[in-house]
Order: sequence, then structure tokens, then C-alpha cells
Amino acid sequence: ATHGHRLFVDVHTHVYLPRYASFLRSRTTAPRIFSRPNTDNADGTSEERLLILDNEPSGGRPVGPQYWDREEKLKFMDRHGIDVSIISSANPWLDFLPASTAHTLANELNEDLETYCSTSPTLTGLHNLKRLYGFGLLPLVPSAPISSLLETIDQISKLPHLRGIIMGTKGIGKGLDDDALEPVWEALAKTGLVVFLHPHYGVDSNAWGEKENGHVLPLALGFPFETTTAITRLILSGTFDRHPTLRILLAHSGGTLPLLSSRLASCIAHDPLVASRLQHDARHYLGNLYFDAVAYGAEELGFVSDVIGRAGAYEGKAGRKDADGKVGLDERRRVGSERMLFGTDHPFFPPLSETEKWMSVVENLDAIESVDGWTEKEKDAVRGGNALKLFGLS
Ligand code: 5CU
Repeated sequence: ATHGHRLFVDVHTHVYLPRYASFLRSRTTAPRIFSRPNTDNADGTSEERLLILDNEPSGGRPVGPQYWDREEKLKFMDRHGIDVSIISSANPWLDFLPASTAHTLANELNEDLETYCSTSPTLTGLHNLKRLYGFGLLPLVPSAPISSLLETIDQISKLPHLRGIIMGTKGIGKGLDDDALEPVWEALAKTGLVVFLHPHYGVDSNAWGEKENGHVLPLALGFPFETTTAITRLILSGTFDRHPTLRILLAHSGGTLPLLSSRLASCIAHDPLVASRLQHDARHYLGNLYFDAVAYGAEELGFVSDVIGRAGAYEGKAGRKDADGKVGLDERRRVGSERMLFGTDHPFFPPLSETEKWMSVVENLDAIESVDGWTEKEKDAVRGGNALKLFGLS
């Protein structure tokens, strides 16, 4: 480790496992990987491109070993001083498959990921840790039998290097607030597996207008809005009242939920259909959640920690408990920072031209370093200590 005894742990870092990449190469419709002549030079070589969605601009994006090769992941980690990564399959996971194929492939990919991690190098020094751990996959596809989801949760919970699952927002077709998923939340709460909630679809692309803006609007806005809607629906379904020990990690610092949680609370309080449904004010539930620190700005991270840190003031529905002597900003930020965790989004957001370090990583590390009110202890925890605790690695 390059930072003394303080470890850097990346909780938001993806892979298309070799078996999944081969599967995508065998497909003729999105999602798929296809070859085409390399447009950068006319030397007759071809390049592989990944098309995740049918309407992606410029025929998808170039892909290479950084998407599947473990050596590339480790090189990236070394280059950025990252000691441990908790890797997850990248979107769109198994969403597009029929239930039985999804079940078989999920089980195979979970075994593959266990091997990928368990045979990774051990960290040198005091820590008896591997450099890679993982989030497994559930066969969350339309009409999946709940029994196949429960079986796969059981499989993952027995694979020692898998510490959670990554999940999109569709559930088995009706979203995460689908009553049919109740046994799944129950099983996840019981196993303690961390659920990494991650977007894929964005929102209705009509919102993006007619100007060509590349990938910017769906990625910068659509992704976080999708996460915001999914987690808000889960909160409204009372899932956290029934399963307060569920551990859900939200991609991209929770999207816009931190900014909108007081508005959400107010809308609930003014809606007779929902007002009596939840045990707590909506702001309370942010204290049940974990947030990656993939927001690219110190002010945003500070704000998110502030909002998480205030969640404890909203137990029950009687309004703010500490309305008279509000807890100070530093204390709220300290409490909130315990639920925030460094991430990179590798191999997405590669630099447009060759650089030693990736701007996307440097920006996220600089942001953590510069949050007002976070002490060195809190910054260290966000860079790694919180992840070691959450994933049972300390
Ligand atoms: O750049 C992108 O499209 C993505 C993506 O698809 N998935 C992700 O996790 N980050 C960025």
C-alpha cells in the first residue's frame, strides 16, 4: 500500500467477465460486442465495440482488455494507489435474457467472479486481504421465479470473496417496489450481502431534445434520475420499515435523492394515500443507506454527508427531534461521512487522451480531500475504512 496503513478501497468498479464478454460477442442485437474496421487508421485492423443500448450514439464505444482482463484492473489500481477493489459486473447485467438462461448464467458468472477474486494477489503488509472482492449477480429478469433468486442469494452468500450483489432498477419487471420481491429483500437482509443499486436505462430519452449531445445527458442526468426513482419507490413501499438492516449502496452518491429528500417528505405529508404508510419521515431513511462518493466535487460530497447525517433527527413522524438545538454541521458531516465510500466507475470514463492518471479518479479523490468539515480521519474512512467495515474486510 502506498498510504501507510490506510487502505484505498474502490467500491464502484466494473468488469465484463470473459464469459459475459463472449456471450455478448455471440449476439446480433444490443447488448452486444461486435468488430468493425478500425476507423482511426486504415491499416486493415479491426476494433471491438460495445453497444449497450440500441439507440447509443456513434455505434457504441470501443472496448478492449480493460473491460475484462484482470491484469488491466490491477494495473489501473496500482496506477491510482488503489489497494482493494470490490468489483461488479457492468450493466445491463442479465436484464435482457429469458429467466432460465439468466439463472444459469448468473450462477456461472458468480463462480467465475469468485475465482477472479480468490486468485487475485494478496495485499502485502499487515493485511491478510485479497486485492479483489466482488458483487455477484441475481437473475433479476421479467418473470423470474422468486425461488431462482433465493437460490442465487444462497449461492452468493456461500462464496467467500463475494460480499454483495449488484442490482439494476427493474426487479423482475415491475421495479423494486414489487410486492413479489419481499422474500428477496428478506433474504438479502438476513445474509447481510450489500446491495449495490446501479442504473442502466436512464429516463425517457424524449427529455434530451434534438441536439446531438453525445452521451452527456443520459449519463450525467438520466442515470442518477433512474437511481433516484428506484430508491424512492423502495422507500415508499415501506421496505426499510420491514427490513431496517438491509444494506443498500447507491451509485453516483444517491443521484438526486439527497437534494430532494425534504421535498419528498413534504409531498408524503400532504398526500393522504401515503401519509400514514411509513413509520418515519422520509428523511430518516437516508440514514439506512450507503452512498458511493462518485460525485466529482467536494461541495456535493459535503452536502450529501450533511443530509445523511441529519437522518437521525427524523426518527418517527413527529418532525425534527432536535429542532431547538440543531446538531452542528461538522457533527452531521462526520456522521454522514461514515456512509460514504470512494469509487471510480472504472473502466468507464477513460481519459480522451493518454494520461498517467485518469481525470475521473483524480477528481473523485481530490473531492474527498477537499470536503469542508471532514477531518483526515473521515477522509481516510471514505477512501477505504468505511468499505473495509461494510464489506467485512477489517
Ligand atoms: O459510460 C457509460 O455508459 C457507463 C455505463 O454504461 N455504466 C456505468 O456504470 N458507467 C458508465
